[in-house]
Amino acid sequence: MEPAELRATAVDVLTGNDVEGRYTRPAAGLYPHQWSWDSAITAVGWAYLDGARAATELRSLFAAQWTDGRVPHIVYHGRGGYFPDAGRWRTAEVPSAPPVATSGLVQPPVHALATWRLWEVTNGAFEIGDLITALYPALVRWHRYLHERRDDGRGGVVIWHPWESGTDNAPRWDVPLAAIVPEPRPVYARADLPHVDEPGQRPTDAEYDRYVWLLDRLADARYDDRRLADSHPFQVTDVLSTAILVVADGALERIAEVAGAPSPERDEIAAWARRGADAVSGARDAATGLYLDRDYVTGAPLPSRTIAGFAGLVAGIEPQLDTLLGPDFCGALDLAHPLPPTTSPADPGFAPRSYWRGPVWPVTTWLLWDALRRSGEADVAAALRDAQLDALANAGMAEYLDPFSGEPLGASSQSWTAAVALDLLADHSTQV
Ligand code: 9WN
Repeated sequence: MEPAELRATAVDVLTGNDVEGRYTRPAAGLYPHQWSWDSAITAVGWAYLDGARAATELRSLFAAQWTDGRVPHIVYHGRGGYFPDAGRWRTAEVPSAPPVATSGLVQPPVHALATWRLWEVTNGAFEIGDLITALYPALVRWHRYLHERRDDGRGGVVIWHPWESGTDNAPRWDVPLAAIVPEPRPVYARADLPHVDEPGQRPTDAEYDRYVWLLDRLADARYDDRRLADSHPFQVTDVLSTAILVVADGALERIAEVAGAPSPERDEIAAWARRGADAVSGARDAATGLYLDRDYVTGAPLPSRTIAGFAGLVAGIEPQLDTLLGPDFCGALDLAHPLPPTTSPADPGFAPRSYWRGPVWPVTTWLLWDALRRSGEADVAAALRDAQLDALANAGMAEYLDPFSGEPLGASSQSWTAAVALDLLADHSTQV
């Protein structure tokens, strides 16, 4: 596929997944509602087509923000078509939840980063200036929620559920999930499997039992973070979310300037970013050069080798080039393209076709590409960009790809894949 055709395909996917100009579902069938980090990244794609539409994407997501500041991981538009359905979360019983139906979890805080990218892509156009002014206080409340309610005591972001990491069944969570006994076994029916070609591309039933059991415990606790900190059985410092929050805090500082925020608030944001960066620095594993999650319940670092290990690169602490380009990631044997698999083939939990356990996810390549550019590593960033565009030219706008064959896996028309394709293509066209 030539760049023009690839762009046209990406545009078709975004417009095909657009719902009434209000929000973008991640994929028809598999994900029919609005997801938090998908929406933010998808807005970056919309920015290339229609700045006002990009702004609407973020506004519609933040319209469902809870009064405690959290941005829910799913905003339900209509109630059905997905499991867990809206009612499973029991948010109507929670005082800080909004009147619309949402989940009670969060996802990685890419929103300020995406908002700033909108500003850059649209060259600070009028409507984006308005968006920034309108969204800034909501973004501050969101970051404050994470820094105050989810801080592990060292500046790291604690998550209550693997879905909060966005990398749901990555081997990152195998150890803490194995300690959970989902009794009594929750009663539910999965809705995801008919939407993929083979069940192995999705998490297992054993993983789903734990996801649903944890969800039910969170709903029992009314998502009260203080209560959860005392007793919830899954509490992990997520090093990638921590790193994303560091760079998002940086973006929020720039947004604060555009919005004309008072300087004490700007100082507060800068202090958040420093504290988060210290937390990421402290998570470095000298043996592998990767940054590790930590089980907050046992205190133990979680040694899996996954894309989250590049938290140092994402947070702007060190480029991690040897590890990224070495034999455990982009330089692994027999890869279809020199792109980082989400889990290293050297990790015992690696499975090339299973969700976050090995496939290449265009969205994580995009995160690393963006971080490399910010770190001044233009050549490596360009190589990653070109490899990802080649891979998409063969596979289309798939949710994820088999790292060895390059075959498309999961949903075939995924919104954020299309969005990152547009962002990568725009960079490509300015370079060639
Ligand atoms: C659960 C929508 C979401 C992404 C996540 C991805 C997947 C949901 C699921 O799809 O998660 O939230 O049903 O598997 O893991 O990152 O936001 O694309």
